Amino acid sequence: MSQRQRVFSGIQPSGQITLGNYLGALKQFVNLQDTADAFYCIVDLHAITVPQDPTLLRERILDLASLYIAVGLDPNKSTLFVQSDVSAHSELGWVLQCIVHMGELSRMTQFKEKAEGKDSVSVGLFTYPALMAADILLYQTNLVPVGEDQKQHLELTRDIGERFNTRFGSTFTLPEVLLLDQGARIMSLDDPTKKMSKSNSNPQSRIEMLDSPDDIRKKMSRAVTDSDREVRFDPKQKPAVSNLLAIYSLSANKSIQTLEKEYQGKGYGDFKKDLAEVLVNTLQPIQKRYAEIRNSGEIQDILKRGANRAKEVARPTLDLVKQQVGLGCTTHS
Ligand code: AQP
Repeated sequence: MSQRQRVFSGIQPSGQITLGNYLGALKQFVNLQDTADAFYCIVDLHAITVPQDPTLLRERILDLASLYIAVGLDPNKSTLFVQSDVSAHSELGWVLQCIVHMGELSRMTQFKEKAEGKDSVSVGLFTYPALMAADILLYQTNLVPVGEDQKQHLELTRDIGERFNTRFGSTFTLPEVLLLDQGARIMSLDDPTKKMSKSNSNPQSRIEMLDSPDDIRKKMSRAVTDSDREVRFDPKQKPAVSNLLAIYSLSANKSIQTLEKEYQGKGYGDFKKDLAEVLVNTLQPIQKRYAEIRNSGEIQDILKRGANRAKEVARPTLDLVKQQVGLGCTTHS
């Protein structure tokens, strides 16, 4: 019998989850849970690499866990847990900080983007990819479903894992990134050169999973389009409309070609109005389930069970790492 593939991924509780997070990551999470041994984490230690309000952070952890379940993740199929509840992440994160090079971290585009224009940034923001590598390598992960923005971090994770294996002996499985053909990079509604992001200071730039129907309609009507009136997929010449077409296609399960035909000669007004309704219809059932789960009082128990399973799987890897590196004196035989 072939062993199931191990899948790991996570999302930061750093704001309201966006349609970009959903189409790029969460939908893939759900698709994989039937066939893989999937671990889906709420990466709160990553969230604190930029300042967070403590009360809000704790609420957002529970919000995100409720959303995981509302979009279709089943805690009986997938292991759902909070990163800081499994201390092995921080422990391995430190070891891997001692493996990764400053030059490698300096080349990470996410760090450059997040640090840009700031007077000071935390060391944690700089070393974030080492912790992310620990998250993944700890579970001997085969596949990591993420959006395209995380591809560079994934490549670094493989480099770190390979370096460790070469230096200390075979320890980690080297993971593959799982990217969607479409949806891997959903762009901002106000600027199609930037990815849609939950921490963008302009709320008009994104659709949030919990946006009301009115907000969705307003945001769609204000979404930027391109100069002519043609609904055509051409990311180079028409980045704004191409982004909206990708969102429409993924949300309505219709091909881009079908949509181009449907909107031939109709202009942007009808197209954006219809897209808003597609999004309202997609998000409303998720929002209904979300409200039920968030108010049920069951989330903490689900996360506790998830953390216990994650600890069991993480522990042997951490013990092996300590043994290979020569750390401690109580864990090895
Ligand atoms: N615009 C996007 N299109 C497709 N996928 C996306 N992801 C994020 N934005 C898009 C994917 O969502 C997962 C979770 O991301 P994260 O919370 O770890 O942080 P991020 O990638 O930095 O996402 P955000 O929304 O931009 O968060 P903030 O603003 O807090 O940094 C990842 O798989 C990511 O690829």
